[in-house]
Amino acid sequence: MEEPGTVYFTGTAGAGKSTLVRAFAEWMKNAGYDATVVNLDPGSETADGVADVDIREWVRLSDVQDEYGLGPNGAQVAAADMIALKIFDIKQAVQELKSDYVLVDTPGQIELFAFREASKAIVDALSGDRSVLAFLFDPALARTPGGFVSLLMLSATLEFRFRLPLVNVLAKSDVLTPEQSTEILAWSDEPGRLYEAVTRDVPTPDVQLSTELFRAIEIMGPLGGVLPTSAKEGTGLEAFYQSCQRVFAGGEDLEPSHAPTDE
Ligand SMILES: Nc1nc2c(ncn2[C@@H]2O[C@H](COP(=O)(O)OP(=O)(O)O)[C@@H](O)[C@H]2O)c(=O)[nH]1
Ligand SMILES: [Mg+2]
Repeated sequence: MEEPGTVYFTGTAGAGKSTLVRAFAEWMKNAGYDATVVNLDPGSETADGVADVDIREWVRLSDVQDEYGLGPNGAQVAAADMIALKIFDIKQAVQELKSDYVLVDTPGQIELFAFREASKAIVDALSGDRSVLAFLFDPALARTPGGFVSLLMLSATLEFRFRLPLVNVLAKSDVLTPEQSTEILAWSDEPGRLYEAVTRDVPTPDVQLSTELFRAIEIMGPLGGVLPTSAKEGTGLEAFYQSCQRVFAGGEDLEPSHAPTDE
């Protein structure tokens, strides 16, 4: 059997990861694709009835808090490391379901996923050759040029960290006006437009910083576009599926766009 295609949903807290996983799983089911949903968020309150394989079966945030007398932040960090010890149980549970696709919801706070060694181990263990990171842009941030640049940097950080191909997604696009959406898409398609937007505002130190970051982004290479989706309205899901498919099929996105090849 061919290896499943694995999609990791990443993004800042509240960007819409869990909601998009749910909507995308539903879309896949209706389209006749067979997908396993994995919840890697030990503090999730929304994975019930959605996740086929749920980390909370092994590690639950509230239990970690009680058992070790930790506050919510300490418990998050402890739980993130405990998850890594259960990774082979998770992997086995996923493999037993023999699905064509695996959709992985990641912890609410991105730093727990992006910056803990444990997450790197988890992703390395779960990922086959057909894996992709979906990075969700929260429109609350993405709609300002500075916020958009910051999200691009974060997206690039994930790509560097996990060495997997990455698809940038504009989540909750339904909350944006058509004009805002068009502008954001223009920034992602044409770096020149982004530069213009970043430098248009009054030159405060913030703009100076954004401008410098922009130069770094320009040097890193093509942005690859940001795909608008709305879990609420069910839009952009087919296009997102096709983007993932292109990566799995070994298209132009197979190598991380900003990183040199391994050899
Ligand atoms: N309008 C709108 N709201 C959304 C959408 N997706 C998620 N949300 C809301 O955004 C908030 C955070 O979503 P959640 O999926 O929990 O974010 P996560 O922390 O990234 O997993 C919730 O209140 C959701 O109802 C969407 O497509 N449209
Ligand atoms: Mg979530």
